[in-house]
Amino acid sequence: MTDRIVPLSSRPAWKALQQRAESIRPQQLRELFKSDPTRGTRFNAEACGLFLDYSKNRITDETLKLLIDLAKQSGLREHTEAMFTGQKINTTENRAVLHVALRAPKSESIKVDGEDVVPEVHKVLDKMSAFADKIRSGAWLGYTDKPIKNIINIGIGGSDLGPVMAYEALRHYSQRDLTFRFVSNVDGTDFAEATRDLDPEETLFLVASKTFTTLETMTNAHSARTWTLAKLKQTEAIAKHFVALSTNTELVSKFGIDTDNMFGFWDWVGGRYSMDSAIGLSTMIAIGPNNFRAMLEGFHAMDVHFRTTPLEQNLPALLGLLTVWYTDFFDAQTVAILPYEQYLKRFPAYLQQLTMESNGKHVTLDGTPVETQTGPIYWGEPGTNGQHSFYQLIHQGTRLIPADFIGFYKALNPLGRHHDMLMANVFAQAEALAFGKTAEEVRAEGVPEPLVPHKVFEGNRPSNTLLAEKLTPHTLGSLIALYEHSVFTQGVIWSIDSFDQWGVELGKVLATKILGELESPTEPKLDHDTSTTNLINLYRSHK
Ligand code: G6Q
Repeated sequence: MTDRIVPLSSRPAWKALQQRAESIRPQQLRELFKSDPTRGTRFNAEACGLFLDYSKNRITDETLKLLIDLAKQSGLREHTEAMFTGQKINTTENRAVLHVALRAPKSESIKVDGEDVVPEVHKVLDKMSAFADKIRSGAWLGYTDKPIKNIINIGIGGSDLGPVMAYEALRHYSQRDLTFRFVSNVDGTDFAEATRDLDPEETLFLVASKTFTTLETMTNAHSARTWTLAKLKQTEAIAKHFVALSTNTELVSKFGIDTDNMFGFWDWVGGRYSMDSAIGLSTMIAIGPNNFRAMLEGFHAMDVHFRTTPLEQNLPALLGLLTVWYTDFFDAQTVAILPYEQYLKRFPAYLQQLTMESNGKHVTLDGTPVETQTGPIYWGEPGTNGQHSFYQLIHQGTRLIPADFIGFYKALNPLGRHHDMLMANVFAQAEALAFGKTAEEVRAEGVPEPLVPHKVFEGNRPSNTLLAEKLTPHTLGSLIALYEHSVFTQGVIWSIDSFDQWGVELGKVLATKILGELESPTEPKLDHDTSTTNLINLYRSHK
């Protein structure tokens, strides 16, 4: 499938990093800061309105240099060019990976199989804009001539997490007389709760599915059809209340959706990289076409930065390399994403799919087992809530958990002292994690001796701090692209395919088989292991 790749352990920078890690592990951030007064202002980088302070990482100038050498020896630049020029870098699916084309300006030309895809991208964007404007202005009428008030996106995975995250993140900019809901789970409760207080005459469903075959989405879409027709009776009503966001024209039309109301995209857009394609129609209806385009500009600015800026100042490359550093040399299992911005409450969940589906891989591109750990577990909650929950383990537990803090200079909803308090916590948490509190400092506070060990903070817990002016559509675009390209950087170092997801297939196949067994009117002949057989029998006897 792919030419044999140079094993990670044979790359000179990797060997050098292994040696350096030995001597860096015992070093304290306290000492590193003391010995270099410029560290806090030097280990910074800025791009697209995002300021990254990575000084509170367990690295030296030499580590950084070696990590950058590693990126070069792993061909990060060449792989980046291959992605941006439409080469089929998703080798196991023989596909180009061109989410960067979704935000390319009209003047650019990006070819896949000899054909420029940029004009098509803009055609769809224009069609989406016209449609979004009609919904927002009330010009689009439902079957009974009432304007649409409720928009429900039906999709799952990449066709849900991005739209939900972006709607929540940009709610401040949304048209408030429209209601947005998102149905993803095949659990009927999701659909029932999303629709229970809505009137089908005023409701529009966006069926978001790249393939238009996904079990959960198609089941929910059919339930939505039934729910709509229960009130509107006539099947012609479907055309007024359903649109499709998909690549599959044939199945969309079979479902009864007018293909004029279909917003297309292409096989070179991966599900988890699709929120800025037609899959983002709910976002565009919520915030309007101009804001959506501002978000695309934010994405594009980060794309240009990633492609052209030297690695020493390259935000996604730095973030990705630091993640590799902790994953492979410090045995870190996870990365905590800690946004201090309530509107980013779904951002950690979104990043979970982006990062874990992309880099949770056990073989390299040539099919040989990886030599090291790959994608870490991403997780998180918005600040300050997490501080009253899981931060204890980050501060005093036995695991090393690198964290990304995300904060903004300005609040979108200024309210008394709230924002200063919020941001004081960002800086305080990163400071406490890095520098901790020694036994001497604890004793100096008059703490009784038996309590001293409990009150000691070891410190030396690494973190990045990302700051921006305020959360705007443009900033959100840049922030997402930052993580997309950080994931890409990690994948290049590990020589894995960050764009396939074969690991989700087995469960799907087994579920289809088991569904038949659960619904079989006669006793099914089960050939599972004894545990699964027992569970199926229990369910059948109780349902
Ligand atoms: C993402 C994955 C996956 C996908 C969903 C939905 O990268 O491929 O999460 O987005 O399975 O797929 P459809 O959009 O085809 O319904």
